[in-house]
Amino acid sequence: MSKFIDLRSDTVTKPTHKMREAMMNAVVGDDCYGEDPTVSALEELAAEKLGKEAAMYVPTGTMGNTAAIMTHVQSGDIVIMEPECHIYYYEMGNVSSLVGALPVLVPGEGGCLSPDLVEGALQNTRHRPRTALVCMENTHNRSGGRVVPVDKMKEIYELSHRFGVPVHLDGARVFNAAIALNVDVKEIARYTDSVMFCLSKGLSAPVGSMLVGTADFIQGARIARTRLGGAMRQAGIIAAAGLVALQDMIGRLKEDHENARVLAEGLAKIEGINIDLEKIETNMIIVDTRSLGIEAEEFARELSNRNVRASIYGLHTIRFVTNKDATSDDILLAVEAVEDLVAGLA
Ligand code: TLP
Repeated sequence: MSKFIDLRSDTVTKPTHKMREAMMNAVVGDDCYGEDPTVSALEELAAEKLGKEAAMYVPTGTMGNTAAIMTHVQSGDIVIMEPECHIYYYEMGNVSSLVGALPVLVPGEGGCLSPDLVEGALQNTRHRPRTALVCMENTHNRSGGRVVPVDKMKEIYELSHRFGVPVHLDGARVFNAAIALNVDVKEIARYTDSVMFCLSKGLSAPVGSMLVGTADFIQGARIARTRLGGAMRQAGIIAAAGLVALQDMIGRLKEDHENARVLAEGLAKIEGINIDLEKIETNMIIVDTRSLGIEAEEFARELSNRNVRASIYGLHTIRFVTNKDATSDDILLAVEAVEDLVAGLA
């Protein structure tokens, strides 16, 4: 059987040979006693890269976001976020069910929260619950990997701080954002109080995400992680791959962005597919299948029959995500597969 070109997500990436070697040779200990040197090294490196005081290793991005919210917020508090953000859209209602907080949704544009609307939401009166956190996402997944510029991050951060409210960033793909913006990731992290970022997406580690912030915040977050069942023992085995991801794999994200551009340009040439190329900023492309007269499910199935996989993102939306395991030749083959699929619809 020929190999699938898997463009469903960058989460599908397999660990590199160097990661597997690092895992095999990892020096480990019980991290719940703070005795796993590999986990500690990863946490130190993550904090240093993001320009924050401390970091904590977590199994998943979802747990990192939930632990962050749990640490910033108390039950009954308001958390401001945008309705398409991963925390609200995909994380199984954790903000309400696990933290007991109230998400207040503020519409955004291309992943950017609108300062006017956030300011409106921040205006507390004595009769409303306390607003305890503003959440942002960069890059923004459901808008197709759009980047929130640093000045927008700064605006929301300064506004929130004027109201005494901290900002958490879901930065699952914050290194993609930094590369697209051509800034050091610290410039983005600077306008946040905490950041979660993933090692397991374009950076290709098999497992793991990091939560970074002040030393005090991370101390609190360790309690939240235990509550969530995420305190691990000889986690250095997996953290070793995370270290390789942070040391070696950031620069390669540029290739994913280049491949996304080639893919978007190829798809945009196909009759019936409309893509705004200016909105392709990182490694994602969202295609609307309505103009092809089919639903996303059929599109994905037909594409899969042609050995290419993409994600169903809505009734009429398909997402392609370029990643390490799809080469530039694979991208050309993926364009051909979509051409063939569309020709078959005519
Ligand atoms: N996103 C996954 C799916 O859940 C949609 C993907 O394929 O893109 N924040 C953002 C912005 C994310 O995109 C994701 C994963 C997470 C958090 C959660 O990370 P994990 O899967 O490690 O819990």
